[in-house]
Amino acid sequence: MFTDRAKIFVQGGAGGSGAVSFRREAHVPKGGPDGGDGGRGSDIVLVCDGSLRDLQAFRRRAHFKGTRGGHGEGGERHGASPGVLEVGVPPGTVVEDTEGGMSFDLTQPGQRAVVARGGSGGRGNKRFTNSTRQAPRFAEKGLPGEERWLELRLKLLADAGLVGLPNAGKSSLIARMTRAAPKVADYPFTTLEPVLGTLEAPDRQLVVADIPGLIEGASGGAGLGHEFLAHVERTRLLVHVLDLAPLDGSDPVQNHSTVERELAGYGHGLAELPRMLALSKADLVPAEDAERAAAEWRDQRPDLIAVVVTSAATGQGIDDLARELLRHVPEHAPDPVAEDEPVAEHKVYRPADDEGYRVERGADGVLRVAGPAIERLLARHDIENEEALRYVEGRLRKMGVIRALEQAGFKPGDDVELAGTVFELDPGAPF
Ligand SMILES: Nc1nc2c(ncn2[C@@H]2O[C@H](COP(=O)(O)OP(=O)(O)OP(=O)(O)O)[C@@H](O)[C@H]2O)c(=O)[nH]1
Ligand SMILES: [Mg+2]
Repeated sequence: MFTDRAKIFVQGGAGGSGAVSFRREAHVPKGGPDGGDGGRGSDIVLVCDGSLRDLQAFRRRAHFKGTRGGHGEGGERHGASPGVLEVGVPPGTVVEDTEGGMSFDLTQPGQRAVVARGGSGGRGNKRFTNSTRQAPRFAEKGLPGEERWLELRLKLLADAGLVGLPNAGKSSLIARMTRAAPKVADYPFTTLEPVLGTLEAPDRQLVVADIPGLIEGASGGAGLGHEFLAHVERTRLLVHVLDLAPLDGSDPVQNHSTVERELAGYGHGLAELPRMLALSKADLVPAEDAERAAAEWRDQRPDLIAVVVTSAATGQGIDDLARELLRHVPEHAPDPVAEDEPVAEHKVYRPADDEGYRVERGADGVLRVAGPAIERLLARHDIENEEALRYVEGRLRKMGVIRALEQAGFKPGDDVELAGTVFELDPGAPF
Protein backbone atom coordinates (compact mmCIF):
# COMPACT_ATOMS: atom_id res chain seq x y z
CA MET A 1 0.00 0.00 0.00
CA PHE A 2 1.22 3.42 -0.99
CA THR A 3 0.39 5.97 1.70
CA ASP A 4 0.45 9.60 0.71
CA ARG A 5 -1.30 11.18 3.67
CA ALA A 6 -0.73 11.06 7.39
CA LYS A 7 -1.64 12.98 10.48
CA ILE A 8 0.88 13.01 13.28
CA PHE A 9 1.16 14.54 16.72
CA VAL A 10 4.45 16.10 17.73
CA GLN A 11 5.43 17.38 21.14
CA GLY A 12 8.76 18.85 22.09
CA GLY A 13 10.26 17.67 25.36
CA ALA A 14 9.56 19.72 28.47
CA GLY A 15 12.37 21.79 29.91
CA GLY A 16 13.94 20.61 33.14
CA SER A 17 13.42 22.70 36.26
CA GLY A 18 16.05 24.80 37.92
CA ALA A 19 17.27 23.69 41.34
CA VAL A 20 17.01 25.41 44.70
CA SER A 21 20.19 24.55 46.51
CA PHE A 22 22.75 26.09 48.83
CA ARG A 23 26.40 25.35 49.10
CA ARG A 24 27.40 23.23 52.06
CA GLU A 25 30.89 23.60 53.32
CA ALA A 26 32.42 22.20 56.39
CA HIS A 27 32.93 25.49 58.18
CA VAL A 28 30.26 27.62 56.53
CA PRO A 29 26.85 27.18 58.21
CA LYS A 30 24.94 28.37 55.19
CA GLY A 31 26.67 28.83 51.85
CA GLY A 32 25.50 30.80 48.86
CA PRO A 33 22.90 29.57 46.39
CA ASP A 34 24.26 27.01 43.91
CA GLY A 35 21.16 25.57 42.17
CA GLY A 36 21.87 24.69 38.55
CA ASP A 37 19.60 25.34 35.56
CA GLY A 38 17.27 22.81 33.98
CA GLY A 39 18.14 21.48 30.51
CA ARG A 40 16.18 22.24 27.38
CA GLY A 41 13.70 19.60 26.16
CA SER A 42 14.33 18.04 22.78
CA ASP A 43 12.98 19.59 19.58
CA ILE A 44 11.10 17.44 17.10
CA VAL A 45 12.71 17.77 13.68
CA LEU A 46 11.40 16.37 10.41
CA VAL A 47 14.25 15.26 8.19
CA CYS A 48 13.89 14.60 4.48
CA ASP A 49 15.21 11.08 3.91
CA GLY A 50 15.91 9.98 0.34
CA SER A 51 15.56 6.31 1.24
CA LEU A 52 11.89 6.68 2.16
CA ARG A 53 9.22 6.29 -0.50
CA ASP A 54 5.94 7.08 1.20
CA LEU A 55 4.27 7.90 4.50
CA GLN A 56 3.49 4.28 5.37
CA ALA A 57 5.54 4.29 8.57
CA PHE A 58 3.14 6.79 10.13
CA ARG A 59 0.31 4.27 10.04
CA ARG A 60 2.15 2.39 12.76
CA ARG A 61 3.45 5.33 14.69
CA ALA A 62 1.84 8.74 14.73
CA HIS A 63 2.95 10.24 18.07
CA PHE A 64 6.37 11.72 18.57
CA LYS A 65 7.31 13.11 21.94
CA GLY A 66 10.63 14.65 22.76
CA THR A 67 12.68 13.83 25.82
CA ARG A 68 12.46 16.04 28.88
CA GLY A 69 15.44 18.17 29.79
CA GLY A 70 17.25 17.15 32.96
CA HIS A 71 16.57 19.04 36.16
CA GLY A 72 19.24 21.27 37.58
CA GLU A 73 21.06 20.12 40.70
CA GLY A 74 23.04 21.57 43.52
CA GLY A 75 26.67 22.48 43.05
CA GLU A 76 25.66 24.47 39.92
CA ARG A 77 25.13 21.29 37.96
CA HIS A 78 22.90 21.98 34.99
CA GLY A 79 20.41 19.44 33.72
CA ALA A 80 21.19 17.66 30.45
CA SER A 81 19.67 18.89 27.20
CA PRO A 82 18.80 15.79 25.18
CA GLY A 83 19.40 16.09 21.46
CA VAL A 84 16.64 16.53 18.90
CA LEU A 85 14.22 13.78 17.99
CA GLU A 86 14.49 13.26 14.22
CA VAL A 87 11.57 11.93 12.24
CA GLY A 88 12.25 10.87 8.64
CA VAL A 89 9.90 11.82 5.80
CA PRO A 90 10.23 11.04 2.07
CA PRO A 91 11.22 13.72 -0.46
CA GLY A 92 8.13 15.53 -1.64
CA THR A 93 6.47 15.76 1.76
CA VAL A 94 4.40 18.84 2.41
CA VAL A 95 3.83 19.55 6.09
CA GLU A 96 1.08 21.71 7.48
CA ASP A 97 0.05 22.32 11.02
CA THR A 98 -3.68 21.73 11.42
CA GLU A 99 -4.18 25.20 12.87
CA GLY A 100 -2.65 26.58 9.70
CA GLY A 101 0.28 28.31 11.32
CA MET A 102 3.16 26.45 9.79
CA SER A 103 4.04 24.91 6.48
CA PHE A 104 7.13 23.19 5.16
CA ASP A 105 8.01 21.65 1.84
CA LEU A 106 10.69 18.98 2.19
CA THR A 107 12.04 18.19 -1.24
CA GLN A 108 15.76 17.58 -0.91
CA PRO A 109 17.30 14.80 1.14
CA GLY A 110 18.88 16.29 4.20
CA GLN A 111 16.46 19.18 4.58
CA ARG A 112 15.21 19.68 8.10
CA ALA A 113 12.25 21.42 9.65
CA VAL A 114 11.81 22.05 13.35
CA VAL A 115 8.13 21.32 13.94
CA ALA A 116 7.91 21.43 17.74
CA ARG A 117 10.42 23.17 19.95
CA GLY A 118 11.39 21.72 23.25
CA GLY A 119 10.59 23.80 26.32
CA SER A 120 13.39 25.86 27.79
CA GLY A 121 14.83 24.85 31.10
CA GLY A 122 14.17 26.80 34.26
CA ARG A 123 16.93 28.82 35.88
CA GLY A 124 18.33 27.63 39.17
CA ASN A 125 18.17 29.77 42.31
CA LYS A 126 21.77 30.88 41.83
CA ARG A 127 20.57 33.04 38.93
CA PHE A 128 18.12 34.98 41.07
CA THR A 129 20.70 36.43 43.37
CA ASN A 130 21.08 40.17 43.38
CA SER A 131 22.15 42.84 45.82
CA THR A 132 18.94 42.61 47.85
CA ARG A 133 18.22 38.93 47.37
CA GLN A 134 21.21 36.90 48.38
CA ALA A 135 19.61 33.59 49.23
CA PRO A 136 16.70 33.03 46.85
CA ARG A 137 14.65 30.03 47.92
CA PHE A 138 12.98 29.64 44.56
CA ALA A 139 13.92 28.61 41.05
CA GLU A 140 12.12 28.47 37.71
CA LYS A 141 10.24 25.48 36.43
CA GLY A 142 10.96 24.20 32.94
CA LEU A 143 8.40 25.10 30.27
CA PRO A 144 6.42 22.48 28.40
CA GLY A 145 7.46 21.77 24.81
CA GLU A 146 5.41 22.98 21.87
CA GLU A 147 2.85 20.52 20.65
CA ARG A 148 0.71 20.33 17.54
CA TRP A 149 -0.98 18.07 15.08
CA LEU A 150 0.60 18.02 11.66
CA GLU A 151 -0.85 17.01 8.37
CA LEU A 152 1.64 15.37 6.02
CA ARG A 153 0.96 15.01 2.34
CA LEU A 154 3.29 13.46 -0.13
CA LYS A 155 3.45 14.95 -3.59
CA LEU A 156 5.77 12.91 -5.70
CA LEU A 157 8.64 14.64 -7.36
CA ALA A 158 8.35 13.53 -10.96
CA ASP A 159 9.50 15.47 -14.01
CA ALA A 160 6.68 14.31 -16.25
CA GLY A 161 3.34 12.63 -15.64
CA LEU A 162 1.26 10.24 -17.71
CA VAL A 163 -2.47 10.99 -17.71
CA GLY A 164 -5.35 9.38 -19.55
CA LEU A 165 -8.48 7.32 -19.21
CA PRO A 166 -8.35 3.95 -17.47
CA ASN A 167 -7.03 1.25 -19.80
CA ALA A 168 -5.42 3.79 -22.17
CA GLY A 169 -2.11 2.01 -21.88
CA LYS A 170 -0.25 4.33 -19.53
CA SER A 171 1.31 1.62 -17.41
CA SER A 172 2.29 -0.37 -20.47
CA LEU A 173 4.12 2.69 -21.82
CA ILE A 174 6.03 3.40 -18.65
CA ALA A 175 6.94 -0.28 -18.32
CA ARG A 176 8.34 -0.24 -21.83
CA MET A 177 10.17 3.08 -21.47
CA THR A 178 11.67 2.61 -18.02
CA ARG A 179 12.56 -0.15 -15.61
CA ALA A 180 9.34 0.38 -13.66
CA ALA A 181 7.16 -2.71 -13.54
CA PRO A 182 3.62 -1.58 -12.88
CA LYS A 183 0.73 -3.98 -13.12
CA VAL A 184 -0.84 -4.04 -16.58
CA ALA A 185 -4.23 -5.61 -17.26
CA ASP A 186 -7.17 -5.33 -19.57
CA TYR A 187 -9.54 -3.81 -17.05
CA PRO A 188 -9.87 -0.21 -15.91
CA PHE A 189 -8.17 0.94 -12.70
CA THR A 190 -5.43 -1.61 -12.81
CA THR A 191 -3.11 1.02 -11.42
CA LEU A 192 -4.20 1.78 -7.88
CA GLU A 193 -1.31 3.88 -6.76
CA PRO A 194 1.25 6.09 -8.48
CA VAL A 195 4.32 4.43 -9.93
CA LEU A 196 7.55 6.21 -10.76
CA GLY A 197 9.85 5.18 -13.59
CA THR A 198 13.21 6.66 -14.47
CA LEU A 199 14.31 7.40 -18.02
CA GLU A 200 18.05 7.05 -18.18
CA ALA A 201 19.89 9.23 -20.68
CA PRO A 202 23.68 9.31 -20.84
CA ASP A 203 23.79 12.71 -19.17
CA ARG A 204 20.63 12.86 -17.10
CA GLN A 205 17.72 11.11 -15.50
CA LEU A 206 14.09 11.95 -15.89
CA VAL A 207 11.41 10.67 -13.56
CA VAL A 208 8.04 9.82 -15.06
CA ALA A 209 4.92 9.22 -12.95
CA ASP A 210 2.15 6.84 -13.92
CA ILE A 211 -1.03 7.58 -12.00
CA PRO A 212 -4.38 5.79 -11.90
CA GLY A 213 -6.67 6.49 -14.83
CA LEU A 214 -8.95 9.53 -14.79
CA ILE A 215 -12.65 9.30 -15.45
CA GLU A 216 -15.34 11.88 -15.94
CA GLY A 217 -15.87 13.60 -12.62
CA ALA A 218 -12.36 12.78 -11.42
CA SER A 219 -11.61 16.38 -10.48
CA GLY A 220 -14.71 16.30 -8.30
CA GLY A 221 -13.60 13.13 -6.56
CA ALA A 222 -14.88 10.34 -8.82
CA GLY A 223 -12.72 7.28 -9.31
CA LEU A 224 -9.18 7.09 -8.05
CA GLY A 225 -7.54 9.68 -10.23
CA HIS A 226 -8.54 12.68 -8.19
CA GLU A 227 -6.62 11.64 -5.11
CA PHE A 228 -3.56 11.05 -7.17
CA LEU A 229 -3.66 14.16 -9.33
CA ALA A 230 -1.67 15.83 -6.58
CA HIS A 231 1.23 13.66 -7.64
CA VAL A 232 1.46 15.28 -11.05
CA GLU A 233 1.12 18.81 -9.64
CA ARG A 234 4.86 19.23 -9.46
CA THR A 235 5.69 17.82 -12.88
CA ARG A 236 6.81 20.12 -15.67
CA LEU A 237 5.00 18.33 -18.46
CA LEU A 238 2.10 15.94 -18.94
CA VAL A 239 1.89 13.15 -21.49
CA HIS A 240 -1.71 12.55 -22.38
CA VAL A 241 -1.99 8.87 -23.33
CA LEU A 242 -4.84 8.35 -25.77
CA ASP A 243 -6.05 4.95 -26.95
CA LEU A 244 -6.26 4.88 -30.77
CA ALA A 245 -8.65 1.93 -30.68
CA PRO A 246 -10.70 1.94 -27.47
CA LEU A 247 -12.25 -1.46 -26.78
CA ASP A 248 -15.53 0.12 -25.83
CA GLY A 249 -15.75 1.80 -29.22
CA SER A 250 -15.68 5.29 -27.66
CA ASP A 251 -14.47 8.29 -29.65
CA PRO A 252 -10.82 9.21 -28.97
CA VAL A 253 -11.53 12.91 -29.49
CA GLN A 254 -14.21 12.84 -26.82
CA ASN A 255 -12.05 10.74 -24.54
CA HIS A 256 -9.34 13.34 -24.94
CA SER A 257 -11.66 16.19 -23.91
CA THR A 258 -12.95 14.21 -20.92
CA VAL A 259 -9.46 13.95 -19.49
CA GLU A 260 -8.52 17.54 -20.33
CA ARG A 261 -11.71 18.76 -18.64
CA GLU A 262 -10.82 16.89 -15.48
CA LEU A 263 -7.31 18.31 -15.47
CA ALA A 264 -8.70 21.82 -15.84
CA GLY A 265 -11.33 21.12 -13.17
CA TYR A 266 -8.71 19.99 -10.69
CA GLY A 267 -6.89 23.34 -10.87
CA HIS A 268 -3.46 23.73 -9.24
CA GLY A 269 -2.02 24.70 -12.62
CA LEU A 270 -2.43 21.27 -14.23
CA ALA A 271 -4.27 22.67 -17.23
CA GLU A 272 -1.38 25.04 -17.91
CA LEU A 273 1.33 22.38 -17.98
CA PRO A 274 2.81 21.70 -21.42
CA ARG A 275 1.35 18.65 -23.10
CA MET A 276 2.49 15.83 -25.30
CA LEU A 277 0.14 13.37 -26.88
CA ALA A 278 1.01 9.67 -26.99
CA LEU A 279 -1.41 7.86 -29.28
CA SER A 280 -1.33 4.32 -27.90
CA LYS A 281 -1.90 0.75 -29.11
CA ALA A 282 -0.96 1.61 -32.71
CA ASP A 283 -0.54 -2.11 -33.43
CA LEU A 284 -4.31 -2.47 -33.22
CA VAL A 285 -5.07 -0.12 -36.13
CA PRO A 286 -3.74 0.08 -39.68
CA ALA A 287 -0.55 2.13 -39.84
CA GLU A 288 -2.06 4.77 -42.12
CA ASP A 289 -4.99 5.31 -39.70
CA ALA A 290 -2.58 5.95 -36.87
CA GLU A 291 -0.57 8.39 -38.98
CA ARG A 292 -3.70 10.16 -40.13
CA ALA A 293 -4.89 10.54 -36.53
CA ALA A 294 -1.49 11.95 -35.53
CA ALA A 295 -1.57 14.45 -38.43
CA GLU A 296 -5.04 15.59 -37.43
CA TRP A 297 -4.01 16.15 -33.83
CA ARG A 298 -0.95 18.15 -34.91
CA ASP A 299 -3.24 20.20 -37.08
CA GLN A 300 -5.96 20.78 -34.52
CA ARG A 301 -3.75 21.29 -31.52
CA PRO A 302 -0.63 23.18 -32.52
CA ASP A 303 0.00 23.80 -28.84
CA LEU A 304 0.94 20.15 -28.33
CA ILE A 305 4.70 19.88 -27.99
CA ALA A 306 4.73 16.54 -29.71
CA VAL A 307 2.33 13.95 -31.01
CA VAL A 308 3.83 10.45 -31.02
CA VAL A 309 2.30 7.26 -32.36
CA THR A 310 3.20 4.47 -29.94
CA SER A 311 2.67 0.81 -29.28
CA ALA A 312 3.79 -0.80 -26.08
CA ALA A 313 3.20 -4.14 -27.79
CA THR A 314 5.63 -3.65 -30.70
CA GLY A 315 7.81 -0.92 -29.23
CA GLN A 316 6.88 1.52 -31.98
CA GLY A 317 7.42 5.15 -31.01
CA ILE A 318 8.74 4.34 -27.53
CA ASP A 319 12.22 5.71 -28.24
CA ASP A 320 10.70 8.76 -29.93
CA LEU A 321 8.55 9.44 -26.89
CA ALA A 322 11.54 9.08 -24.57
CA ARG A 323 13.60 11.40 -26.81
CA GLU A 324 10.85 14.04 -26.88
CA LEU A 325 10.58 13.88 -23.11
CA LEU A 326 14.29 14.32 -22.63
CA ARG A 327 14.31 17.15 -25.11
CA HIS A 328 11.37 19.09 -23.71
CA VAL A 329 11.43 18.58 -19.99
CA PRO A 330 13.69 21.32 -18.71
CA GLU A 331 16.63 20.03 -16.82
CA HIS A 332 16.64 21.07 -13.23
CA ALA A 333 19.78 20.66 -11.28
CA PRO A 334 18.53 19.25 -7.99
CA ASP A 335 21.63 20.60 -6.34
CA PRO A 336 22.27 18.12 -3.59
CA VAL A 337 21.89 19.93 -0.33
CA ALA A 338 24.88 19.57 1.89
CA GLU A 339 24.17 17.89 5.20
CA ASP A 340 25.27 20.94 7.09
CA GLU A 341 23.18 23.62 5.44
CA PRO A 342 19.90 21.90 4.94
CA VAL A 343 16.93 24.06 5.69
CA ALA A 344 13.52 23.28 4.33
CA GLU A 345 11.79 25.90 2.27
CA HIS A 346 9.20 27.10 4.67
CA LYS A 347 6.95 29.82 5.76
CA VAL A 348 6.05 30.16 9.38
CA TYR A 349 3.49 32.54 10.71
CA ARG A 350 3.67 33.14 14.38
CA PRO A 351 1.36 35.35 16.29
CA ALA A 352 3.22 38.61 16.86
CA ASP A 353 1.88 39.01 20.38
CA ASP A 354 4.59 36.94 22.02
CA GLU A 355 5.24 39.60 24.61
CA GLY A 356 1.67 40.77 24.81
CA TYR A 357 -0.93 40.66 27.56
CA ARG A 358 -4.41 42.05 28.06
CA VAL A 359 -6.06 43.39 31.19
CA GLU A 360 -9.83 43.19 31.39
CA ARG A 361 -12.55 43.17 34.01
CA GLY A 362 -14.91 40.22 33.74
CA ALA A 363 -18.68 40.31 34.26
CA ASP A 364 -18.04 39.02 37.81
CA GLY A 365 -15.98 42.13 38.53
CA VAL A 366 -12.67 40.23 38.75
CA LEU A 367 -9.71 41.72 36.92
CA ARG A 368 -8.05 39.32 34.52
CA VAL A 369 -4.65 39.40 32.89
CA ALA A 370 -4.08 37.03 30.01
CA GLY A 371 -1.58 36.60 27.20
CA PRO A 372 1.40 34.44 26.27
CA ALA A 373 3.96 36.40 28.28
CA ILE A 374 1.82 36.14 31.43
CA GLU A 375 1.21 32.46 30.85
CA ARG A 376 4.93 31.80 30.52
CA LEU A 377 5.73 33.76 33.65
CA LEU A 378 3.13 31.85 35.67
CA ALA A 379 4.19 28.52 34.20
CA ARG A 380 7.74 29.27 35.34
CA HIS A 381 6.98 29.91 38.97
CA ASP A 382 5.38 28.20 41.87
CA ILE A 383 3.30 31.02 43.32
CA GLU A 384 2.62 29.02 46.48
CA ASN A 385 6.19 29.86 47.25
CA GLU A 386 6.08 33.29 48.87
CA GLU A 387 9.43 34.35 47.46
CA ALA A 388 8.60 33.21 43.99
CA LEU A 389 5.32 35.12 44.19
CA ARG A 390 7.15 38.28 45.16
CA TYR A 391 9.51 37.78 42.26
CA VAL A 392 6.53 37.35 39.91
CA GLU A 393 5.00 40.56 41.27
CA GLY A 394 8.28 42.34 40.57
CA ARG A 395 8.21 41.05 36.99
CA LEU A 396 4.61 42.16 36.56
CA ARG A 397 5.58 45.61 37.69
CA LYS A 398 8.46 45.74 35.19
CA MET A 399 6.18 44.56 32.40
CA GLY A 400 3.76 47.38 33.15
CA VAL A 401 1.02 44.99 34.20
CA ILE A 402 0.62 46.49 37.67
CA ARG A 403 0.24 49.97 36.17
CA ALA A 404 -2.34 48.68 33.69
CA LEU A 405 -4.20 46.99 36.54
CA GLU A 406 -4.16 50.18 38.58
CA GLN A 407 -5.57 52.09 35.65
CA ALA A 408 -8.34 49.52 35.57
CA GLY A 409 -9.12 50.21 39.25
CA PHE A 410 -6.95 47.66 41.03
CA LYS A 411 -6.05 48.17 44.71
CA PRO A 412 -3.32 46.16 46.44
CA GLY A 413 -4.90 43.10 48.03
CA ASP A 414 -7.61 42.72 45.37
CA ASP A 415 -8.15 39.38 43.72
CA VAL A 416 -6.64 39.17 40.27
CA GLU A 417 -6.83 36.31 37.81
CA LEU A 418 -3.49 35.71 36.12
CA ALA A 419 -3.41 33.21 33.27
CA GLY A 420 -6.37 31.36 34.75
CA THR A 421 -5.36 31.36 38.44
CA VAL A 422 -7.02 33.75 40.90
CA PHE A 423 -5.01 35.07 43.78
CA GLU A 424 -4.65 38.04 46.01
CA LEU A 425 -2.08 40.33 44.54
CA ASP A 426 -0.27 42.62 46.94
CA PRO A 427 2.70 44.04 45.14
CA GLY A 428 3.63 46.25 48.05
CA ALA A 429 7.26 47.14 48.06
CA PRO A 430 9.19 46.45 44.88
CA PHE A 431 11.20 43.32 45.49
N1 LIG B 1 -2.38 -4.39 -28.32
C1 LIG B 1 -1.94 -3.57 -27.39
N2 LIG B 1 -2.47 -3.59 -26.17
C2 LIG B 1 -2.00 -2.74 -25.26
C3 LIG B 1 -0.99 -1.80 -25.56
N3 LIG B 1 -0.74 -1.07 -24.46
C4 LIG B 1 -1.55 -1.55 -23.51
N4 LIG B 1 -2.32 -2.54 -23.97
C5 LIG B 1 -3.32 -3.29 -23.23
O1 LIG B 1 -4.30 -2.41 -22.75
C6 LIG B 1 -4.72 -2.80 -21.44
C7 LIG B 1 -4.56 -1.67 -20.48
O2 LIG B 1 -3.18 -1.36 -20.36
P1 LIG B 1 -2.59 -0.61 -19.10
O3 LIG B 1 -1.19 -0.26 -19.42
O4 LIG B 1 -2.83 -1.40 -17.86
O5 LIG B 1 -3.47 0.69 -19.08
P2 LIG B 1 -3.51 1.87 -18.05
O6 LIG B 1 -3.73 3.13 -18.79
O7 LIG B 1 -2.32 1.83 -17.17
O8 LIG B 1 -4.83 1.54 -17.22
P3 LIG B 1 -5.24 1.93 -15.74
O9 LIG B 1 -4.08 1.65 -14.86
O10 LIG B 1 -6.37 1.05 -15.44
O11 LIG B 1 -5.61 3.35 -15.77
C8 LIG B 1 -3.89 -4.03 -21.10
O12 LIG B 1 -4.65 -5.18 -21.38
C9 LIG B 1 -2.69 -3.93 -22.01
O13 LIG B 1 -2.14 -5.17 -22.33
C10 LIG B 1 -0.46 -1.79 -26.87
O14 LIG B 1 0.41 -1.02 -27.25
N5 LIG B 1 -0.99 -2.69 -27.75
MG1 LIG C 1 -2.16 1.62 -15.25
